[in-house]
Amino acid sequence: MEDSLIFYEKEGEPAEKTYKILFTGLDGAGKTSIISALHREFSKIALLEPTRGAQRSSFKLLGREISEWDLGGQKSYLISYLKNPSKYFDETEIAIYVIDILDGSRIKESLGYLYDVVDKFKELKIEPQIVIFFHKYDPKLIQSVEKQIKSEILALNKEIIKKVDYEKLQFFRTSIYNPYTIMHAMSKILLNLYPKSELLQKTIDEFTRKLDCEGLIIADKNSIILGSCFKDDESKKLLSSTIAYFLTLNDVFEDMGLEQQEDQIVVRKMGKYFLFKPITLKKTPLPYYMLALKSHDPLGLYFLNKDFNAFVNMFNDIVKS
Ligand SMILES: Nc1nc2c(ncn2[C@@H]2O[C@H](COP(=O)(O)OP(=O)(O)O)[C@@H](O)[C@H]2O)c(=O)[nH]1
Ligand SMILES: [Mg+2]
Repeated sequence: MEDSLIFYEKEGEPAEKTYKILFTGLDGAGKTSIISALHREFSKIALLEPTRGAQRSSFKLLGREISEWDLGGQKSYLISYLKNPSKYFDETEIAIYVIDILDGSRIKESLGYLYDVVDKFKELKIEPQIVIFFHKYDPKLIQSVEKQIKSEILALNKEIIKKVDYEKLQFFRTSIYNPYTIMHAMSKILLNLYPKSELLQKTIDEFTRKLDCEGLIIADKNSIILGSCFKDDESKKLLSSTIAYFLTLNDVFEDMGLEQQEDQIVVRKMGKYFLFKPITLKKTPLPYYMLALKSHDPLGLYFLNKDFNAFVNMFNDIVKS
């Protein structure tokens, strides 16, 4: 997978230094599925082979190597990696620990491994960001047992914070059945490392108002959300539930060779317009994408507006500066 420009490493940095994003947790927690969801290879999720045991390097995202590493099963795994920890942990910038919240019988085991991993970081005197995914937080499930599952997660969350005395700790609830949860989590994590993200967000807020949109999301090809602005919960729901599918539809058009620079995808639903459009910056290899929601719009002609061009220019300046 190609990088998006804003994450290109600065010139002069040693090229061989690859930062790692480590996905870890018990086998069956959902690591491979999450990585595939980022690829937008949803159709393949059902066919996944189990990747038990060995660490497997999966793909590169934004100049970072993503690898997956199963814990659990036999203690022998634990022994082998704890004996040679630097092999697994060196250059780890972010460690994502995936907990399957649907498998109550293994939660204890999972927490045990989490604490081992954190101890190891401390011992090695490295301080990657540690991110906990409370995974399999499925939309259907939330509908049926929302209160119970929320309080269980909250209790887990508290327990982890109490036990893991670690500053760079973050929590997300994710599900492959709501791809936005994964996009959102990965974006938050990666944008933490991107100094210009705040300025970008401010620009997006301003532009959303100027264009009189109900909401707006800017994403890149890797499903990373660079910024978003929503007028209310409804617009947030409408845009966040659909962005992954607009990107996928765009992939399909691209694969058929139908994607053209000036094109946009317009969907009218409930009297509102969803407008999806690539944003091509000067000298950037890959476009970014905008998904906007408007309550009235002359057939997407809005994007020909000078405000839109002004935004593209500003966006361009921020990314290039
Ligand atoms: N309900 C539900 N099942 C999931 C989710 N993510 C993964 N799974 C399932 O969990 C199983 C294990 O997933 P896998 O990605 O192979 O786990 P890994 O061993 O951690 O790589 C598979 O059957 C997946 O389909 C999710 O968000 N919700
Ligand atoms: Mg796996």
